[in-house]
Amino acid sequence: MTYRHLLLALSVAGVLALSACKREPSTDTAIPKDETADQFIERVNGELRAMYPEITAAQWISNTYITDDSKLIAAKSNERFLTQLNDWLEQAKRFEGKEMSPPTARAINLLKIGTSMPPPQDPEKLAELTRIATDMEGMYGAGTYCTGEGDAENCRQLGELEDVLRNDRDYDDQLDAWRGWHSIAKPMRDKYTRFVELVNEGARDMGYADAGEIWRSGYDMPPTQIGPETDRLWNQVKPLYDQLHCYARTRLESKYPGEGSVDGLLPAHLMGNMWQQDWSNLWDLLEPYPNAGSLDITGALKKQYEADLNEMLVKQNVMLDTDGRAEVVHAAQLAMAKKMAERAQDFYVSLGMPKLPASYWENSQFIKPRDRDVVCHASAWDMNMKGDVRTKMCIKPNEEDFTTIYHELGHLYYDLAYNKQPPLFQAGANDGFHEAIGDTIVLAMTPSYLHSVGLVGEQQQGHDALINSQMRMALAKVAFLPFGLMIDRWRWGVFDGSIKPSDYNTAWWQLKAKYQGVAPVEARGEEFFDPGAKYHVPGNTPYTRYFLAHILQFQFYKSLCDAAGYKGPLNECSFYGNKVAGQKFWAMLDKGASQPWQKTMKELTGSEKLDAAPVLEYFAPLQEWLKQQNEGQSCGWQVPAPKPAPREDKPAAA
Ligand code: X8Z
Ligand code: ZN
Repeated sequence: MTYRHLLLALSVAGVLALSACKREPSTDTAIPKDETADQFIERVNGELRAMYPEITAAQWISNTYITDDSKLIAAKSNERFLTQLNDWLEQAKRFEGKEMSPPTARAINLLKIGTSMPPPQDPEKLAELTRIATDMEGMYGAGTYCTGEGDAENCRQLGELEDVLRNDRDYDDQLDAWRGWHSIAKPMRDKYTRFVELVNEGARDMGYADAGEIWRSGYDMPPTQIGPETDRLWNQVKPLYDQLHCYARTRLESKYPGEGSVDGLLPAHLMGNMWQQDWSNLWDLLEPYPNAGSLDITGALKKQYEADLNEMLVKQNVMLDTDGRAEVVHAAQLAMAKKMAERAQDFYVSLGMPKLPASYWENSQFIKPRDRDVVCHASAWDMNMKGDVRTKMCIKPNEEDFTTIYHELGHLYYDLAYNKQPPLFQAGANDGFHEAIGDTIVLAMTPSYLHSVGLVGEQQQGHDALINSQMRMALAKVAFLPFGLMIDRWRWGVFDGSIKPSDYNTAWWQLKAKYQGVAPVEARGEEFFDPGAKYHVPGNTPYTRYFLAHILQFQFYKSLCDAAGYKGPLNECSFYGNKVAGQKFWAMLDKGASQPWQKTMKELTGSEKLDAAPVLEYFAPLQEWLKQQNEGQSCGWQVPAPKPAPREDKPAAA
């Protein structure tokens, strides 16, 4: 959580702590009289730096120890921070239209657009907003689905329900897990509706049309352009997605005869992932050439874990009671999670980046604690802008969590690199950059790299092995693209009022159908609030960043491969161990948000433009193969017409 993280994502990200002394009403007495804009920004940076550790600490506690008390403290600290933000924004008005240095103008703009949760000026509404935000995130973190009664009651949280989708191919078990998780979001609907009213009021107070406009303003281009820009990128990659969709559908139809698709769309509960954003878990159904060598990373990680656990159990050398065994299991899980994180760190270190500080290993949350609710959704935290960096995850030994650690460490190395910038510039060049760093490393986790670290066996060469390895990446990266787009298409519509509360769920599934070609197998009317079952909605984290990151990471990857002097086909490049690539990467990271992202991008890639050409270059062999596989199929899908909203027959209020 860097400043913008905090501001922006307030709940996920840290928060800026406000010390009590700053909370005095802005009587302007503390503001130097003839302050220039440059001096103002210097002061804001100082105040921000001073208040930041307290806010992140409150957020950290409420994320890793969800109770009413921790939520209260987090909401209060947010309230103080957002009040301070309102004060700064008020003070900044003095400089409108005045001469100032370009970095100061940039910093003032960053201050304005820095929050994804624009606070209303009315203090009561602001306090209400922070309470709702903290509550929603807490509800997500503590979400539990219970079946049965009395002694037979069985309660499961997200991690266990995800395991069902990951491993269990039984149609009904998957449906039950999917439905169960979505049931936890129903009670968020009213809170979310109010949340939208409040942030929109905050946005209007700041001179924007609605909260979505603020979200779209962070890209060094007019906010009206980011929609068309992302449409342009999506149109570049859509043919590839369509082919992958068609292939997956055929395989699902043969696995679940008569139930493998819904009018040509993919059934939401059968994609191996709660939100259908990553299809890697369907490897058993979708592997192109089962005899072309194994890429079973999950299997390898599990095996390592089980071997370590056995060794630890044997070492105890006593008959353990249930509690004793649980202790050992917990210790083995923690040791395995740390091993996975060390492996990820090793990649960054191989590029010449520093080791993470000792405090990282002491303070991070690696696995799910047994005694309390936490927000398991992975996140990376900069606690104090000077080295106290942490990750918060509930790591299990599987491929998805393994690559997520590499993703999270990308955030931390970005934080560490730009810590020397003034706080307002301690952010990604844009938010997509922040999300793309670790993912760029993930692209370099080729089969040869995985072999070199002992996670897969000796790899076969040749066409079949290549297609397998491409499929592995595509199930994570290509499947994600339309999901990366649809979430904010929904939220932009919610914020600008074109999607009304009475249509929240219908509109959600319309967009899922349009972009992803995914559908629920049963009606999901307005009695549900399915968007709330995806972390970033109750957590209020903008999502366009991930779509951009999934394009950008291929551009970064290609440039780093070039920097490393690599000459072969793009998809076989790993720059592991290459210090020249590492230096180039670091040079980009340490700029933070100090200049427009286009400039930062040009320094790394030679181009100022977002471009999906490297995605297509990377996946060219797979796309060709998919075309052949899909020959004779009628690919594509029709978006079902929305059902008309039920008429409101309530009599008008007297
Ligand atoms: O939320 C995340 C990261 C933390 S920034 C784990 N991601 C998105 C998601 O899980 O929905 C990474 C990819 C997309
Ligand atoms: Zn991330």
